[in-house]
This record gives sequence, C-alpha cells and structure tokens, in this order.
Amino acid sequence: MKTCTVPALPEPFTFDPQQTAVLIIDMQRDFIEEGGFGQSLGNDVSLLKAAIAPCQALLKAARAQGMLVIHTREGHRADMHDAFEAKVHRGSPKVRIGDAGPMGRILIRGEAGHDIIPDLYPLPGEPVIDKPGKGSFYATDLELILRNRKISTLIVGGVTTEVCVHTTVREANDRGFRCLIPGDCCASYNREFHAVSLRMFAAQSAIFGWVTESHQVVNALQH
Ligand code: C5J
Repeated sequence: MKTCTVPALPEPFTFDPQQTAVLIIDMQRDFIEEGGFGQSLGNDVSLLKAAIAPCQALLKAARAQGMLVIHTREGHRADMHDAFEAKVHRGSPKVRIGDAGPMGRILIRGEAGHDIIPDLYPLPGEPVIDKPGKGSFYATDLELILRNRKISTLIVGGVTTEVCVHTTVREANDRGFRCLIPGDCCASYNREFHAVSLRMFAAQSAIFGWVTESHQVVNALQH
C-alpha cells in the first residue's frame, strides 16, 4: 500500500498505514459524560465532547484501510491493589477513585463509567488496553502488541490532551515510535492546557511529535 503524507507542524509527516496504529486514549464515560468522575471534579465535560466527531472520522478512515486500532481506558482493579495511595488520596475531591459514583465506582474496571463511550466503542477484535496510570505504556502490554505488529508510528487522539495523551506520546517517543497528533481528536477540560500541549508536541523540531488535523489524515488515507 502507498505511504501517506499530511500537512503537519513542524513539517509534513509521512507514514505507512500498515506500520501505523491509531491509538484512542481514555474516551471513557467517566471523563466525558455528565455525572462522571470528570464532572465531579468540577470540570466542563462539554469541552471533551468536541473530540468525538473527529475521532469517529479518523477511526472510520483507519478501519477502511485495515489499520490497527487500539483503545485505552484508565482504571483500576475492583480491589484497588493496583491503585497507588498517592494517586487515590490527593486533594479534596467530592468523590475519589473507587468511591460510588452515578455510573458505578469511579474509574474501576467493569463499572459503567469506566467503559468507552458508545459513539467510539471498539469494534470486536480491536485491542483495549486497561492502564492504571496516565501513560498507556506503564504497566500494560501495549508495547508488546505494537512491536509484534511491526508498528513504528502512532496516530494519537483522546483525552485529556495534557494528561493521558501527553504522557502516552512522551512514553512512545522515548520508545522510538513516531507520533502524529490530530489536535481536534484530542480535548481537555482546560482550553489553554489543550492549546499549549499541542504546541509542546511540535516544538523544537517535533520534540515529542507532529501535530495536524483529523481531516488531513482522513484525506490522506482516502486518496
Ligand atoms: C485524567 C486522562 N485527566 N485520561 N486522565 O485524569 O487524561
């Protein structure tokens, strides 16, 4: 199959779809829907919904090309043996990880709120990585899956831009993967953090990755 080149910052980005995976980070009900963990922390969840349609378009184009699509979910075992005290007991939130919330226990695997939103639900056969941390490589088998499939490049979207997307891109970068980030496929509860995070990816000659828009990737995949 052909390679694709997309306009990007800081420079055009070329990738081979067969060696590229789309990685959608933490598009979970607890972060995005009303009544979830994100909103309980005082966040405006409507800001995250902006990433849904661009992610849908990206996934449709990637799936049509037979590309590897991987999803992640942040969360913990029901017994919480994988949840650091330092993560659970910080600040004074109304509800903490593991507490009962409107969609089940907050960020606990198997609970309704922990699952991926229906609009972006994984197709059968698409790997779903359950991660206890912010980065998708920490304490998961993501790297094993990518190496096994000879993946060298990641197209990364999801939430939130400055937390789990940034941490994952940094981890990937340090492992030798090139990352392309369609900015509109990412979102944050904080507009400023989102914008600055995108600039940080591409600064210093793509120190962490390349930044583009979803329509550029979709267009390249379709032509
Ligand atoms: C956060 C995430 N923001 N998926 N998680 O706590 O970015």
